[in-house]
Amino acid sequence: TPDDAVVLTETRGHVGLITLNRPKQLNALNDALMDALGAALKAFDADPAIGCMVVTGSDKAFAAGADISAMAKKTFPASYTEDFITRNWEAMMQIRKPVIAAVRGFALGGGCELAMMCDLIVAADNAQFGQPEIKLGIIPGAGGTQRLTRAVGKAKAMDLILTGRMMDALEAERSGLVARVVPLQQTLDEAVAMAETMAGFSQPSVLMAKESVNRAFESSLSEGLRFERRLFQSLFATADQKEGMAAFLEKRKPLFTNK
Ligand code: CO8
Repeated sequence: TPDDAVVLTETRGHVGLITLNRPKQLNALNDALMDALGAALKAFDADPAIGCMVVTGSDKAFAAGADISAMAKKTFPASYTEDFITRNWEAMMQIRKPVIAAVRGFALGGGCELAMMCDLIVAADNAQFGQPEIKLGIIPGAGGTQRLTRAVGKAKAMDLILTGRMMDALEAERSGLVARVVPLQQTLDEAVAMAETMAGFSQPSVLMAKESVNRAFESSLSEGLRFERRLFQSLFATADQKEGMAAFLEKRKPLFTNK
């Protein structure tokens, strides 16, 4: 991708790395950026050489939210007609391989929502999360009231969404929003290493594990358990299950073929 593209892509081993690249605007999310992000995720998802994706920003900002200058004059009819903001955000939901958000600096508004749409968040020690929409006379519109509440519970979600304050990396980890906190300079490497670990396993099992965890947010416990059990049983139809267990018993490394 050219250096001035709003989204940069590269591969590191079996990991697809996507860097949001509007650093002067703190990676404010406009349509061009969200379209490019969706396209990059879809391309990596379809690429058999890639097992996992990492989405990141700059040291200063993962993303400081929706682009306020692009939103300032928006009207209700336009917003409703184009179904703002589903247009280019739905793509995220269709991705089947794991997506890790490596969050450095600000993840605010739509930026926090974007991080929460990823499968897990690795945060730098300088990360700041928040849903400051209330300060602009609006509310979160890309899942903030729903995903933040599921992640951190009602008390903290209400606190953050109604005051617009920021939460630092340690509070975010304590609250269950982020999986790991890492020193700033190591954040991206740690996220890529984590992604490479996931990419090294049998792909059907990785996709099913992700699908099954996500199912927990869409179903009752008994339906979720049934869903998990069916997927679990189906994996005994794969060659990789035979290989993984044989390798363990023979005290060697498994050679997965995604079959
Ligand atoms: N939109 C547009 N431009 C932005 C945004 C933004 N969200 N955030 C920062 N910028 C720009 C600034 O205007 C500034 O531009 P310039 O240099 O031309 O003046 C540049 O980025 C650098 O920013 P600051 O000078 O403000 O940097 P500071 O370090 O002083 O402050 C902050 C950093 C605290 C992050 C501050 O920039 C800030 O508060 N930004 C706005 C955060 C915010 O309110 N985000 C929520 C936006 S609303 C939203 O996301 C709704 C979601 C709806 C669904 C998603 C749809 C896509």
